[in-house]
Amino acid sequence: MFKHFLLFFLMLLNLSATPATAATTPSFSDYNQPPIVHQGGVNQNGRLQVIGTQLCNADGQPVVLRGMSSHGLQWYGQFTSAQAMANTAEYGANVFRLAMYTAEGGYLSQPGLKETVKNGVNAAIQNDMYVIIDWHILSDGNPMTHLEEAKAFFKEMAQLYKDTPNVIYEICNEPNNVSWAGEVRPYAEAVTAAIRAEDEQALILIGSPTWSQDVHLAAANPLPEHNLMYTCHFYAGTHGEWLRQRVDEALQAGLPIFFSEWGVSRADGGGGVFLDEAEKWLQFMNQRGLSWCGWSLCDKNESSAALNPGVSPNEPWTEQQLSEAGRFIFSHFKD
Ligand code: DCB
Repeated sequence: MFKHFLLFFLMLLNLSATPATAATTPSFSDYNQPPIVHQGGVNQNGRLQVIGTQLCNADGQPVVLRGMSSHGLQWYGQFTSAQAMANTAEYGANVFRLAMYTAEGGYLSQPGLKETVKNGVNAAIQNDMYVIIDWHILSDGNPMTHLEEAKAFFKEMAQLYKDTPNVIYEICNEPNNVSWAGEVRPYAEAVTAAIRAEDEQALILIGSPTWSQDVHLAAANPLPEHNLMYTCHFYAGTHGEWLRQRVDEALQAGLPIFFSEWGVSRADGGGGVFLDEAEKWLQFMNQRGLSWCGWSLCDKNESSAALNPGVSPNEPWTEQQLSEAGRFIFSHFKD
């Protein structure tokens, strides 16, 4: 009798095992077979478009962008030179992100940084790269605080670049201490409308609360527009499996995700390098055909920086001039 009961119990276990595994395997793509992606530059891929959750080229074929983010332009703008970008392109990068801080001595107190952005866009064009214009809110965690400045800035950029397929807009780097429904989403609606009034098509990247980790909130209540993606940011020494799960759930819910900033360090930009965890993240992004920018292309003495202190932005770089972070990130552009 007991034997039968045990057998029955084992059968139940076995039966329930199949659907449980199936449920954890997302149906929108087979992660054992990463999507076939295009990695070329703007000449090859043209205007970007979002189809489902996948970033695609002008022909509707999946495309992956990988490259570096600058550090704050007010401190390390010199590393947005055409030569610095070419040095990353040589390793396979096809995107560059211009992190224009708004606070901390950034654009709001130094409007001249707009010229650094324009020069950076030109440098990216010279290198056939996509380029992200990033409204880098950070200590100013609520994007609504400077809504009018943001609308004016992006309107001007969109007027300038509406015929330039290289340009991508990231409208709020990392909101924090705010809500999605109350502040970030209304902000995104307003700034997206300002861009769309000039440019119907450009790719727009939108952050979320808690330093762009709350993609679940965006997934539950996304904007109705086309060609939008939502950013997720992670630091390998701080963010792990729980955030990858959250991203998978958001993707399953249909939210297109772009990793516009990640680092091998802790979330403060220092604290060492965490390459094992970073490998997990890279594999995760690869298997899902997700695009990314590494933080950051500068020579600051911190473990997230890709260059050793003193490296020139105006010369080709040897392998020895890259930091541990730099060697690691650069080696993954062509994964
Ligand atoms: C983000 C920011 C970025 C910041 C990096 C690393 O912030 F988008 O601006 O960069 O991640 O912290 C750092 C630089 C430092 C600089 C500092 C302040 O590497 O050299 O001194 O900015 O300008 C994050 C990301 C995640 C979290 C917190 C922050 N988090 N944060 O999960 O808690 O507070 O800066």
